[in-house]
Amino acid sequence: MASPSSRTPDSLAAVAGVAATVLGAGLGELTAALIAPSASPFAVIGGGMIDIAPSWAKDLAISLFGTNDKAALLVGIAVLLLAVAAVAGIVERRRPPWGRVILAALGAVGAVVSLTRADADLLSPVPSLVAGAAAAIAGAMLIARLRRPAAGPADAGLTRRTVLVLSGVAVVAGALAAVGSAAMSGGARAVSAVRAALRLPPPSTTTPVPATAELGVDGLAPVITPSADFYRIDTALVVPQVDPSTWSLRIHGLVDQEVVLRWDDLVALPQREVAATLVCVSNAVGGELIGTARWLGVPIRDLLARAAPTADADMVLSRSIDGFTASTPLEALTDERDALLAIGMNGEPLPLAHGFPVRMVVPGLYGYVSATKWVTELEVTQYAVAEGYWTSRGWSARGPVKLASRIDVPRAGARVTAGPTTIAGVAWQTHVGVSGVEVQIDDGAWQPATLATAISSDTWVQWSLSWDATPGTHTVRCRATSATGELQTPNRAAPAPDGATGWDELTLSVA
Ligand SMILES: Nc1nc2c(c(=O)[nH]1)N[C@H]1C(S)=C(S)[C@@H](COP(=O)(O)O)O[C@H]1N2
Ligand SMILES: [Mo]
Repeated sequence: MASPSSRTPDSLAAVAGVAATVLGAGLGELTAALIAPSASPFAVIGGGMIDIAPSWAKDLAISLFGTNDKAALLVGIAVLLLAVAAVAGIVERRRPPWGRVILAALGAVGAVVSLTRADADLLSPVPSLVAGAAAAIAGAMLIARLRRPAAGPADAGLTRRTVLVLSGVAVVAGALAAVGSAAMSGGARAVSAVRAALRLPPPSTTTPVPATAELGVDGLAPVITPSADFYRIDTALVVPQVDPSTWSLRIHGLVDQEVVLRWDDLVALPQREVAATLVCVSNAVGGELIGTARWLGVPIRDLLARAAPTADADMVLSRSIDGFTASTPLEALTDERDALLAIGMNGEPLPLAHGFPVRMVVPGLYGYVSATKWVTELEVTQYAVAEGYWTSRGWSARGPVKLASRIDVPRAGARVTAGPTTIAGVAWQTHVGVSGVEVQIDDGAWQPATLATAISSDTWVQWSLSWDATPGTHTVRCRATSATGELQTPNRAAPAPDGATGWDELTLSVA
C-alpha cells in the first residue's frame, strides 16, 4: 500500500492534473446549465465528434453499443480527457507552463467546436472557456506546490499530502458542480411538464388495428411497439427541448408561397391516426432498430399544397432544430401515402426523445431520409442542389425500405425441447407490404408460415409456424415475399450505404 509520501512526484502530478480537470469540467457544465444549456462542453465535443464521424464509425458504434451508443461516446470522451489531463499534470511539473497550456487548449478546442453547432450563439464558447481556464489555473496551483524544493523528507511528505487533499477537494467540488448542473437543467423539466399537461386533439380518422394483427406469441415483437420500448436513433447527444408555444415550421425554397405554421395552427387541423413502421437504415439483418407506432398528425401533402412547390422541385430537405437534415423525395410527401407531420405517438404527445413536439413519419422510407424529429423547416429543393445529413457522410440520397424478415422466437440461445415448437417473427417492406413468409429448417423445403392480419402495407406483419422439433442442432431461416411478388434476397449486404439485405438465420440446439 503506497502512502502519500511514497508516491512519485510524477504520479502525484498526474493526480493533480486529473483533479484540476474534473474541477474544470464540473464548472464548465455548471456554467452551461446557467447561461447556455445547449453548450455543455461534453455535449458540444460529443456532438462535434458525431458529426465528423464517418458512416462506418456510426455503424460500428451502433453494432457494438446499440442504442447505448451515446452513453458509450460520453464515457469514451471522459476516459480520453482524463488520460490527457494526467499527462498534462506530469508535463506541468516537468516543463511548466506547458501542462496548463494543454488544459487551457482543451477548453479552447471545446469553445471553437461550440461555435460550429447548429444552435450556436455568442454565449456558446463560454462554458468551454471557463472549463479550460479553471482546469489550467487549478492545475498550475496544485502542481506549483510539488515543484517547491522540500526542506527535508518530512516537508516533502507534507507537501504531497497537501496536494492529495487539495486534489480530493477539487474532485469533490467538480462533482458537486456537475451534479448541480444536472439538477439545474430546468429546460428539460419545463418542457416535460408542458408535454405532460398537453391534450392532443382527437383523430378525425383512424386506421384500426385489427385484433388478428397480434398473434399473441410469447417473445414475439408486439405489433404495436410500446413507446418506452421504441428504438431511438439520432445525432442529438442532449435531447432538444422544444416548447410547442415557441415552435414553428417554415416551408420555403422552391415554392410559390412561403408558409409558416405554428403549434396552434397545426393542432387546429384535422388529425389522422395511422399505424406505421419506422426502421433505421442501420438495422442489421435480425436487428432491433425497428418499431411500429400509432402516429397522430397532419398529412404533409396538405401543407406542401399550400406552399405550392414549383415544377422543378424534386426533394424536400427537412431540418431539425439541432441542424440534422433529411432529404425526402417530394413525391413521397405528395402522393397518396400517409406521410405525416406527427404530434402524437401511441395516443400521447411524442416523447421528447422521439421528436416532441413535431416530427415527420413517411411510410416506405428509412428514418434517415424521412423521419426528422424536432422538425422546424421544410426546404423544397432539388437533389442536384442539396443533400441531407447522412448523404454527405456517404449514405444514399434516397432510402426506400428494403424487404426484410426477422425471427423473434425462439430467441437465439434459448433452450428448446423436442416436440411441437413455435417459430415466429415479423416481416416488412413498408408501404409495399408483405404477401408471404417462408421458413426453412436445415436444408429442408421452404414451408409457408401463417401471416397475421397486416394493419396496412405501411406496417410490419407478424408470422408464425409450428414445427415438430427433433433433437440435435438445427438452422432456421426465414424469407419474405413482398406484395408485389419480390422474393427477399439471400445476398448479405451491410447497412451502408442504403440498408442491409440477407436472410435472418438462427442456430438452435434441441434437447
Ligand atoms: N432531428 C433528428 N431527427 C432524426 C434523426 C436525427 O439524428 N436527428 N435520425 C433519424 C434516423 S436515422 C432514424 S432511424 C429515426 C429514428 O427515430 P426514433 O428515434 O424515433 O426511432 O429518426 C430520424 N430523425
Ligand atoms: Mo436511422
